[in-house]
Amino acid sequence: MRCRVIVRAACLGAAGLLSSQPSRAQAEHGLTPEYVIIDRTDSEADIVRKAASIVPAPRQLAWQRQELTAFVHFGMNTFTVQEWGSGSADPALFNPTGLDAGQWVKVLKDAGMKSVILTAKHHDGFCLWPSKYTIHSVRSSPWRGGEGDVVAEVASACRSLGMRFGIYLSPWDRHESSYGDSPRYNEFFRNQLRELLTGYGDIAEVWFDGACGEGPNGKRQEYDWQSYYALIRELQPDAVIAVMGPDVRWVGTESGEGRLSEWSVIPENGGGLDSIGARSQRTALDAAYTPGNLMQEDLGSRVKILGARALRWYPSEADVSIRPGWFYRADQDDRVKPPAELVDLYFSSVGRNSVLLLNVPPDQRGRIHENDVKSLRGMRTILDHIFRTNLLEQAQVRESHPSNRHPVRYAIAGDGESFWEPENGGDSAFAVCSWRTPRAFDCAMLQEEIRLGQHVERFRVEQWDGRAWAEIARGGTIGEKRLLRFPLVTTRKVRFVIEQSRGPFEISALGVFRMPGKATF
Ligand code: FUL
Repeated sequence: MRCRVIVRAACLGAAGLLSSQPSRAQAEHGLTPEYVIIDRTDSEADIVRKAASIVPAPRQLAWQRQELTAFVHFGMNTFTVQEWGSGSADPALFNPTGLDAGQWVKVLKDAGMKSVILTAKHHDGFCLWPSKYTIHSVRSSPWRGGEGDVVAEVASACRSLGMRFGIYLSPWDRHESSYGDSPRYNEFFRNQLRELLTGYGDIAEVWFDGACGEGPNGKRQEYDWQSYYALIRELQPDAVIAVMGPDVRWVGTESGEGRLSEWSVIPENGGGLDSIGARSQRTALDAAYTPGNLMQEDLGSRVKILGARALRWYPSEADVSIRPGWFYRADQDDRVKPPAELVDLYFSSVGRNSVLLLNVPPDQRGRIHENDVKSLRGMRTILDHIFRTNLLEQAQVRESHPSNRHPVRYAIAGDGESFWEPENGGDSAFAVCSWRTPRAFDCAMLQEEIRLGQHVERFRVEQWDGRAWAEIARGGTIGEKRLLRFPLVTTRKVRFVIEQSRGPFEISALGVFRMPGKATF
């Protein structure tokens, strides 16, 4: 790829820049933070124990618990109707007729999003804030007489509605003349970053894109990632850095799907940022990029960790757009993903230990289009309906290794802090939930207390068919959340079996639910 990087992620963890101090709770549990080095002399058991000891940094934990983040692609491309701008568009074209950031944030919040990431600058280099370092910005546009600041309006709407706010700042900049003159551009980029990190309140996430379409004769920029990260850590220590960054991993497609076994503890990849960049979008397409299916790739199984030099907490974020493209265009108004498809995306991302980063692009008015609003509302209604009643709350529970300190009932009617952990500290166990009269369900949920790490490697869910246990679903990892759908079963008993784990495991939630019939919506 042309956009070469000069640091390797492997160095970052060891340098300590990636790691944060363990929280008091982690320290009390004797836990290490989110990075460990594997020694040559480590046995398999040592490596597995080390993997199990890795926990998320507090900023990663807060990020993961959001589940849903909104991506907002808005900028010059909205007006030139392009996915990738060349950087030469006239700022006069940027002129939303009724920009209402309050409407965006309200719609996104109502859909269940906890955070909004705005494209402060996309590849065309046009800045949605009046940056001091370029004239290619809202300041040169007719919008609000050149006095406007989209970043400020969105940040303020987020603050008023209790949403977190993040920024997307494209490293690849097709307008800026210093791009390709590496030290000068790095300085320019840090200056822009500093403006965004100091002028708009708390920043929850900084999203660096790996995309770069410079051809063989294009400009070659060596990004000083280390210095960008250091600036973010200094100015916004609670912000996670995604996906060309150390805290949040790009899942590997832009289809909104996580792997069936999605580990948050993975080997430090020798390829580091190079390999992320190499897989990122490299040509301008009218519709959003759909890379090859990387989902078969195993990132964190035992086979993988046994061959690793270091392991770290690097959780997955699954990005996808509600429309075929990342930016709004009127000719895609009838191609907005319907509610049921958004619900499927929730299951294939949040339900597979990932955060769903769902892009909802405002239109040329500067409003989220009615069709997108309708789909988001529909999605929320269906999700609320599915998860309103956990049928296990009406069940009697029994466990294979009864525990006084962490009984399985804590995972059913828990307070969000307690969990099920078998007393013997073993790596397998089961819990049986039974009702007086049969219940019908077609969805199961399992969650791990990832504050203490990710441990479960294999599990299954069974129903009592009157004579014997029959398997209805099985899975590999659980992580923050695992959702499974299956044909409707009607039974008096369900059994959750943890078959294999990296040492003791902690299950913070168990549930079974009934999906709404199509007719209901
Ligand atoms: C890609 C970019 O090239 C797209 O335009 C979009 O911003 C997507 C989220 O990332 O790499």
